Amino acid sequence: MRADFSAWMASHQSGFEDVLRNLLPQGDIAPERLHQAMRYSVLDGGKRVRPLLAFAAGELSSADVARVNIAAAAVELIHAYSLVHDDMPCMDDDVLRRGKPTCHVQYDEATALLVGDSLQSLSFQLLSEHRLCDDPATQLAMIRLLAEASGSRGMAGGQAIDLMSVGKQLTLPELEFMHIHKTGALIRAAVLLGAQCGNASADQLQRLDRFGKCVGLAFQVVDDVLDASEDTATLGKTAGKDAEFGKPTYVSLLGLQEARKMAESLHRDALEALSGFGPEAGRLRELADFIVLRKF
Ligand code: GRG
Repeated sequence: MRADFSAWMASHQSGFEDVLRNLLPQGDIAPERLHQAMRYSVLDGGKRVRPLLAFAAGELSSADVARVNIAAAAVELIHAYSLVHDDMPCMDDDVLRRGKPTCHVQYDEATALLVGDSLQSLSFQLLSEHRLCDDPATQLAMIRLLAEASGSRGMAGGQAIDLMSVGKQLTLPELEFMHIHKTGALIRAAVLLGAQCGNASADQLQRLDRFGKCVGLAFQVVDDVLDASEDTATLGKTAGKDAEFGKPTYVSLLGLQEARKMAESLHRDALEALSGFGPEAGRLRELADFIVLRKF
């Protein structure tokens, strides 16, 4: 990883932490416990990959950073809600997330449910109360994009398929369908929302869409590889759960080596989708590298 990219990433991660701190309800505002649990679940953790993709796409389209901050926060709040709900006993039943006890362990199940609900509502509240771009019709389309990406035709739908697939053998196309929805949809939305805060043309958005799809799927393939090859301390979440619970993954279907090759192939496809752009897409290229080469 180039030093310049590490510095860019660190500065955005730290600036974005302040953005989230300010946007989330303070912990001393009633209902205090719910607000504290929301802050616990969102702050001080996570790689912030989706916000970073939004920032990089925003740079490409010369977007106002203050606007991208809101779009990035909306996506990250949806992501955080999905992790809180995913960790609950009715889903993955996990005790560790981002190196900390999961929300329902630290607080309780009912609170975790409400944290997820409230983060999701806050996400759409932000998108509707802040100006994201000059054209109101584009802003409405952006809100719709995130709604679709996170709902039953996107992330929640992918999660439903995931839950139904435990103990089953899926075909490669079925596995791809599940992951494109569960993980890929929100990553794709992050790229497009960041770009739409600026002046991306329809043609540019189409190429970014392709990039988002490839990098979103690559992210999940790498996640499957890491779950099978890294330890709990490195990941900050319980390692080896996919195999333990008989979950179909790229590793269970293809084996570790072929899954790694697939991630590399998706990485190439993602970079290819950016080939018509110049240096303005540099951060997106570096993020694609980071997503595929990461170790956590
Ligand atoms: C509950 C509606 C609902 C959806 C849950 C995202 C998800 C769907 C479940 C999370 C479980 C999981 C391990 C998904 C695979 C990929 C993924 C989203 C990993 C976590 O994302 P990272 O690595 O996490 O970006 P950090 O902590 O860095 O933000």
